[in-house]
Amino acid sequence: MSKPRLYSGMQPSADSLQVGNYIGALMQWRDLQEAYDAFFSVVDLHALTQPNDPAELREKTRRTAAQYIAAGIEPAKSTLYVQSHVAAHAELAWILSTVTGFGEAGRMTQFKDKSQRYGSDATSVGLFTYPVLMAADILLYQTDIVPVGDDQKQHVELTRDLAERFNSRYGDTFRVPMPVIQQDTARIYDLQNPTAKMSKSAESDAGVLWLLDDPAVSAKKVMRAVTDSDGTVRYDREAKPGVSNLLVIYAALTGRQIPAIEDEYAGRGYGDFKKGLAEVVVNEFGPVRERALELLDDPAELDRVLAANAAKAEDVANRTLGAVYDKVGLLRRTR
Ligand code: AQP
Repeated sequence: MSKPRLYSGMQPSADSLQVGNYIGALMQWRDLQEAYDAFFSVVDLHALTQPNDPAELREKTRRTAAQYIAAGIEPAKSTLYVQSHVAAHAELAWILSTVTGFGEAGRMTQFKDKSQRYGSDATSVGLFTYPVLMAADILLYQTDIVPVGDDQKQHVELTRDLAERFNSRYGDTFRVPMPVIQQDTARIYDLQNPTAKMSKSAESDAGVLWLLDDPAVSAKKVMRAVTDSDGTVRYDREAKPGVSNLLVIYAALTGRQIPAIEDEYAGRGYGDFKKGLAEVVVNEFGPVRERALELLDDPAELDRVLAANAAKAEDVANRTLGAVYDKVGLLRRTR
C-alpha cells in the first residue's frame, strides 16, 4: 500500500534558518519522512511577496535547500525541490483564485496583520493571494497531511474549503488535506525578547540562533539570553518566559523531558544551565552547519539534486493540474 502524502515548505527569506525553523519544522519533517511520501519545497515564489535582491534570493534558495539536507531531509527518500521549478504551482494558484471569495481571502489574519504593518500601498496583491498559492502547493500533490505551526492553521483551513468547493462544483478532484498543528511547546521565542516568536526576519540578530552561525557565536548568544532575577531553572511560560524558552530548546534538542532538566540544574543557577545548553546547541548544529557548508561548496551538484527532485514533483503536480484543466473546461492543446 502506498504511503500517505505530506507537504510542507519554508521561505528562503534569510541566509540561514533559525533554531525555531529547526525545532518547529525540520526535526518533525525528518521523522515524518519515514512514514509519509513527503514533499518538501523551498517556497521561493512565496518569498517574492517581500522585497528581495534577485541575486540574494537565488543564494538564499540554495542555502535553504542545503540546510534541509544537512538537517536530515533525504532527497533520495523525500521529494525536496524548489517551488518555482514546478510551473504547476503558479498555474493552479490562478485557477484556485477564481473559486476564492475576495472577502474570504481578506479575512486571513496574516494578511491583515502584514498589510496593517506595511500600509496598503506597500502591500502587494501577491501578499493578498499568498494563501491561494499555498493552497495550490498543497492540493497539487493530493496531500493527506500538512504539518504547520499554529499561525498557518487558518491557511490550511482555507485550503480545505477551496478543495471542497472545487470538488463539489466540478466533481471529485482534490484530496482534502488535514493540518497537523505543532504543539505550543514546539514554538521557540527570541532569546532577547522571549515573548516574541524567533523569526528569520527579526529586527535584531542578537536573539536569533542561526543554524549557520559560527559555534562560538551561538554559544555567546545562549550565554547572553534574557532570563530573570529568580535564579531557579523552572518552566513557567507566564512568569519566566526566558528560562522556559531555553528549557524548551534544551528538551527539544536532547529529546529529554523538561522536569528531568529542571532536576539536573536544581540549585545550580543560570550560568551552569546556559553553559549546558550552549554545549547542546553547538553539538547539534556544528555537524549541520558543516554539512550545509560542504553542500554549498558544490552548487552544481546541489542544483542537480534539486533538478532531479523537481522532475519527480512535476510528474505528480502535472497529473493534478491536467485533471483540473479538464474539469474547468480548458481546451487541451493537441500534441
Ligand atoms: N519560532 C518558531 N518556533 C517554532 N516553529 C517556527 N517556525 C518558524 N519560526 C518558528 C516554523 O518554521 C517553518 C518556516 O516557515 P516559513 O519560512 O514559511 O516562515 P515563518 O513561519 O514566518 O518563519 P520565520 O522564520 O519567522 O520566517 P520569516 O521571518 O521569513 O517570516 C514553519 O513550519 C513555521 O511554523
